[in-house]
Amino acid sequence: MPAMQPESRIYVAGHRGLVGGAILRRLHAEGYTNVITRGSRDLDLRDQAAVRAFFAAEQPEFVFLAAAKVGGILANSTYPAQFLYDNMMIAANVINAAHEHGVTKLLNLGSSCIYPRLAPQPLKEDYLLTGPLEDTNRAYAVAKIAAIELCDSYRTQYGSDFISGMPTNLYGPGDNFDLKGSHVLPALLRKMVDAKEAGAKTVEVWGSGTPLREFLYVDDLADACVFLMEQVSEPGPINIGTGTDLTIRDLAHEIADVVGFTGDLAFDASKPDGTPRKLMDVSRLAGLGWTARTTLRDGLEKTYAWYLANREQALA
Ligand code: GFB
Repeated sequence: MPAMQPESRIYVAGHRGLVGGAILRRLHAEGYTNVITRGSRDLDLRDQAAVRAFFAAEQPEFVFLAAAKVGGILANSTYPAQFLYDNMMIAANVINAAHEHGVTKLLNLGSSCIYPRLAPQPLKEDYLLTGPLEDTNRAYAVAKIAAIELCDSYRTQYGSDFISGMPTNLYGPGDNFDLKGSHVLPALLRKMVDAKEAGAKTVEVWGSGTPLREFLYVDDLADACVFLMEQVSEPGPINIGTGTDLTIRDLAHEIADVVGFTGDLAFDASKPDGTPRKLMDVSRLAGLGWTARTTLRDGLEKTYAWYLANREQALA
């Protein structure tokens, strides 16, 4: 299993996103000098001919597939056709082109929402496809499950070294802070900063506040992605998380404490709660020698500092 060398041709698909941006920062920090990227305006990964032409021209040896159409619970439940089509096409085109052009190794990134809504907790990789999915993000989950199956099928049929990492909910520098399309953590952080600055007394929290969520700082995920690319060559999803979760209510109080918002929380029951819980069993990755390092408090403080220093970019 050839490892990445400093001069290896490494393609990071989705480098402008939360995950791709963290992977790019990590690769540059580790001295990889031949990292290839393309913005979605220059390369539409849903266009098979364009993806084939790109792989033929650039001949990447390693691929981090972090490009995806992503969003929070409201975006997923509002635009299921786009979430399913875009993510299916992106994965099919990149994984197939990686095979056609003899890519040495590809890491496909999915999400914890691939597991059944009411699977036992914590979620083990073996629970995949053992029960119905959560309605609010079923389209996205099916696309991500298909991508795992595609990687494993290329391994079975052609011996391709294509692996799949399943991160839990992610946050950190470069996140999406748009209040409609974003995930809960950046949304609440932005709402509380705005409320504090406006002297508002209340911040709206969607749903009941009772669902539990696990949050992994995105730079830890990037560290795990490089670790997987170097250390793991097995089929099937590999969970990447912290192994601990908290209620949305407790998350909101933690964010208020970091931001210094002292007002009240108003829970809007008209908004969906989504999956009651999706805590990852991270023992497989721990057994291979990797565990997350950043505590939620440290990650919140780093994300808050980044948001204040990069608000224009964060809200662009
Ligand atoms: O982060 P989130 O949008 O996605 O919602 P999921 C998590 C929980 O936070 C839900 C609540 O119970 C929301 O109702 N919440 C409270 C909020 N206030 C807010 C808010 O202001 N904004 C948002 N967005 N949520 C996603 C999937 O599910 O998990 C994605 O939709 C992906 O596809 C991601 O898989 C990892 O955690 O419910």
